[in-house]
Amino acid sequence: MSAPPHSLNERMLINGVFCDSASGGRIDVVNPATGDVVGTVPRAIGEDVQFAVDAAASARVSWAHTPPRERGHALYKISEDIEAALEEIARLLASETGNAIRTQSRPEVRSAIDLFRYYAGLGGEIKGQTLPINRDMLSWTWKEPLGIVAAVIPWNAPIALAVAKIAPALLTGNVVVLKPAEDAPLAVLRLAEICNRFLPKGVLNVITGYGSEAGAALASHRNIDKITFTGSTEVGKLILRDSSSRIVPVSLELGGKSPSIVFPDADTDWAADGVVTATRVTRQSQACVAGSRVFVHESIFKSFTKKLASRLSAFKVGDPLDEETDIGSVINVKQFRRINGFIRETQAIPGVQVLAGGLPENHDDITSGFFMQPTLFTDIPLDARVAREEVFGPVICAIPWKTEEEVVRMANDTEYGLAGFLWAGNPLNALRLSREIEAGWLQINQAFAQFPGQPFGGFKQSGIGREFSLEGMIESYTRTKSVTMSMQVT
Ligand code: TAP
Repeated sequence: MSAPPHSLNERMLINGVFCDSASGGRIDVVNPATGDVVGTVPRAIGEDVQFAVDAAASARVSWAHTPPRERGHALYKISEDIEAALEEIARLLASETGNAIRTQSRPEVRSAIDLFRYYAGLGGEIKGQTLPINRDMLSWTWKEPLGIVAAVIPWNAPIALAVAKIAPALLTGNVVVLKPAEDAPLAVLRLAEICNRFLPKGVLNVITGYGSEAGAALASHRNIDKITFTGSTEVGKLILRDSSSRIVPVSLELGGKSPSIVFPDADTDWAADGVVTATRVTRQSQACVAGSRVFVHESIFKSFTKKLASRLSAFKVGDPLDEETDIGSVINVKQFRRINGFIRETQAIPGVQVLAGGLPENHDDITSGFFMQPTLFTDIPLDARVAREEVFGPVICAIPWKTEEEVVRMANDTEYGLAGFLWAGNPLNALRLSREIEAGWLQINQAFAQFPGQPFGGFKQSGIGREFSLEGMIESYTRTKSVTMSMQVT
C-alpha cells in the first residue's frame, strides 16, 4: 500500500477560528483500506452547536447585505485555492473514504471547483419580478436569504456534497453551519480552512461529530432557518418530522434504486460500458444515483449480461492511493457487513445466478480493507430484498423484460425515484419511455455525473428539492417578499 498522508489532529471551524469541542472529546478517522488512523477530529456536542449557530447569527445581517457580486467573488477566490490544493485534498479524500484517487477522489475535487465557479457567476440571478397590477400601483418581488442554513452531509462524496450546499447557500446571502459525516470529515475541514481565507468570520462554520449527537442537535436547533440534508431516507424522515414542529423548510437528497434499461437495438458494447458507469462501481456503488437494477430486453439478455459480467470482473480493486486502482474500499465495517448480508441472502435464493463477484474472501473476520469485486446477479425474484432495497454497495441485479409496458411497470415499482438510464439504438424509443419513468434525472445513452446548472434531485422517497442549479439555488435558499406601492401622491 502507498503511504497515506500523515495523521492529522484537526479542529473545527466556529466563528472564523479553528477550535476543539467544549467537551474535549475526539473521534478517530480511519482509512478503511488499511485500518490506519489518518486523523482525529473534535466530537462536537450541543454546546458547540450553540456556539456555531450563535456565530452564524452574528454574521448573518452583514453577509446578507454584502452585494451578491462580492459574495460570488469570494466563491471564485475559494475555487482558485482549492485548485492549488487539489492533489492534497484528493489524497485526504482517498484516505478517509477509501475512494480510489484516480477514478474518484481527484475528479470529485475537480467537480467541486467547477461547482464553486458555476455559482460564483450567478449573483445577478437572485432577482425578483415586477407585476402589472395597474398603472397607479407598483408591485414587485425581492428574493431574500433565509438566514442560518444547517447542512448535513454523508461520507460517499463529502467535498462535492459540501460544496453543493455551501456555494448556493452563501451566494444567496445565507450563513451556514455544516456537519460532515463522522467517517469523512478531514477533506471538508481542509475545504473550510480555504473558505475561511475569503469569508468573514461566522459566515461558514463546520462542526464535526456524531450524527445522533451533533447532527441531531444542529438539525433541531430552534434558530435554524433552513435544513439541507443528504443521506439516508431513514434520517431524512426523522429530520422532516422534527422540523414540522417549527415549520422549517427542508431539502432532502436521499437514497435511490435507479433503473438502467437496455433496449434490444442498443449498441451492446456502448451500453455495457455505460451500464458499468451508471452503477458507479468505481465508487464501490456508494452513490445515490447508482443504476443497480439493470433491465435488459430478453432477446439480448444472455449475451449482454455476459458482456457486463466480464467488464465488472476486469476492474482492479485495491489501495485507493495507488494510481493503478479502479475501485477502492467500502467505507467501513458496518457497510461492508451490510453489503455482504445482501449477497449472502441473495445467493441462498434457489435458482439465482452469480455472474460476477460474490462474497469476498475473509468476508466474516475482516477489520479493514473492505475490498469487493462488483457482484452481478441474474434470475432474481422481483420481490427479493436485493432487487428492491438500496444496497449502497457494488451489487447489481439484471432482470429481463419483454414489453415496454412491462419494463416501465418494473422500473417504477419502487419507493425511490432519483435517476434512470436508457440505452437504445434508436434514441426515440428511449425518449418515449423517458416520459414514463418516475425519476428526477434520466440519461439516454450516457451515464455522466451531475453537471453544474442541471437541476438534480429525486421524486418520491428520493427527496425534496433540487441542487446543482440556479433553479435549485433560488428554490432552496431564498424566500420571496412581495412589495406593493401606490404611485399616486395625495
Ligand atoms: P446517514 O446516517 O443518513 O448519515 C448522513 C449524515 O447525517 C451524516 O453526517 C450523519 O452523521 C448524519 N446523521 C445521522 N443521524 C442523524 C440525526 N439523527 N440527525 C441529524 N444528522 C444525522 O447515512 P449513512 O449512515 O452515512 O449511510 C447509511 C445509508 O444512507 C446508506 O446505506 C445509503 O442508503 C444512504 N446514503 C445515501 C446517500 C445519498 S447521496 N443519498 C449518501 C450516503 C448514504 P454521522 O455520519 O456522524 O452518523
